[in-house]
Amino acid sequence: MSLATLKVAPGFMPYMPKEYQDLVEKGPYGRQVKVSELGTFKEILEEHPMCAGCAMTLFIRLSMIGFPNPEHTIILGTAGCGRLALTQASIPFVYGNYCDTNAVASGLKRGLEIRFPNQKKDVVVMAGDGGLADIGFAHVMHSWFRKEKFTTIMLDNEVYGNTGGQESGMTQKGMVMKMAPLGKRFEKMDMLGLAKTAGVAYIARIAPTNPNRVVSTVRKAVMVAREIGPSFIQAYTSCNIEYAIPTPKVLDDARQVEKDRYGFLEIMTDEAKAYLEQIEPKKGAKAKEVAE
Ligand SMILES: Cc1ncc(C[n+]2csc(CCOP(=O)(O)OP(=O)(O)O)c2C)c(N)n1
Ligand code: SF4
Repeated sequence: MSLATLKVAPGFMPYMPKEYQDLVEKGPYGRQVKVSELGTFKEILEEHPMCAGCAMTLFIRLSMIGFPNPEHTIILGTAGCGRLALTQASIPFVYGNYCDTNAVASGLKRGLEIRFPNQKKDVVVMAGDGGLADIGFAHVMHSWFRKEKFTTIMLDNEVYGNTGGQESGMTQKGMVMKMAPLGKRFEKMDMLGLAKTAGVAYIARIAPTNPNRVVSTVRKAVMVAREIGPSFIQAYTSCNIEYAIPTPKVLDDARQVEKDRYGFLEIMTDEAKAYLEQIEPKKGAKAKEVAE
């Protein structure tokens, strides 16, 4: 959605809701907003019906600040908690069936390249660990092997949150969930390793403890997908309901989990690294591959 699409005829503007006027006049379109500017511009996502304190919402909100060109971005989502917020944002949202997000995103991205040869359109899949690592696993892997040029962001709350607490492939071994009373019997899936094997150009693991880092990571992932090849972010976005994390402790939990087992990690191909250094010399130089 470009700003031109968002604007109404000047005569109508005074009759539009204040929220809408603010979005047109003070939205983040056509410029790169920063975390430090939060509160001074109209965000793409403000109201949503997700649980109070849900870290997933925080991550989504920051991701939208990171999108390099929100007016030319389309989000692909599906059933799961994240879509409750994603559908409230001022960014076109395509609701894929539960599992086919990456197949739909592949077709959409290819179609957009044909339809808009002179305007880059960014396609971003944002869905839960159940939607991407379990039921949508095959589509995710094939989009990666085929080098489809879009970003996949896994909102990894390590559970099926929206349906009340079933274990997912991304749940840790041994976890007992409301609807998995025997405890998880196998290890958390290594989606980062699988992404690397499939040749994903930029891969990151992140927890939402550092807003600037979330923003820059999302930006890098989208830019790499735009020019080089698929990108993948695995984001720890705790479910405070299913994991019984008191709302005021949500960020403490994220910091602890980050320290214990979810440290920031970037893996990228040489081509992606060279490209990032070219577009953001200082930041690109800092971005190093942390793990094999
Ligand atoms: C094909 C299909 N199977 C199952 C469902 C039911 N369903 C809706 S949301 C959901 C779980 C969502 O878990 P996850 O993807 O991890 O996202 P979260 O809600 O945890 O953010 C399931 C199983 C569905 N909508 N479609
Ligand atoms: S159920 Fe969990 S993941 Fe879903 S909105 Fe609530 S806290 Fe967030």
